[in-house]
Amino acid sequence: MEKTFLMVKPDGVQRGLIGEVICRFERKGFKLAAGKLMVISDELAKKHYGEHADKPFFGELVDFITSGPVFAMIWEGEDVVKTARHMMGATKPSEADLGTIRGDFGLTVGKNIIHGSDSLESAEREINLFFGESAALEYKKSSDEWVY
Ligand code: 3AN
Repeated sequence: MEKTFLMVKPDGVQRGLIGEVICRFERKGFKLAAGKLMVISDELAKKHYGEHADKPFFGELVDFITSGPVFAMIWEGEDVVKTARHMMGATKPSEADLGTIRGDFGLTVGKNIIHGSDSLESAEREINLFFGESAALEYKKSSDEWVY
């Protein structure tokens, strides 16, 4: 089954939104396969945001994501990568639809509550970066048969 990497960023953790984020993905019907509260090292942050290395906001981005605990997760389900991006909303909270996580809780483009992989390739890369290859827990959920 398809997997994605999602992370409640330091602003989301400080604002007490871990539960809210988990709740939305659980209610949607996706399955939590791994989760951990952690502080990201400078090295991991630079690898994770490598594609933005030449952007003017790169330093700010790395400083922010390493500034406090994040809650990193692996979620599983059909089309979860694309659907999670819809549930997160646009990068700029001012452009994110109401009903999305960023539309409902985000205020600025830097502090926009949640990160989610934007493709199958980045999902695989980010899951490996944060959890390693064998971190996703395989288990049966009694609701599985009602969802798929
Ligand atoms: P997304 O998280 O929606 O995939 P990306 O990949 O374009 O967005 O950007 C990664 C992160 O960089 C965003 N989550 C956002 O916090 C930050 N970011 C993007 N654009 C800016 C900007 N102009 N100024 C500051 N931070 C930015």
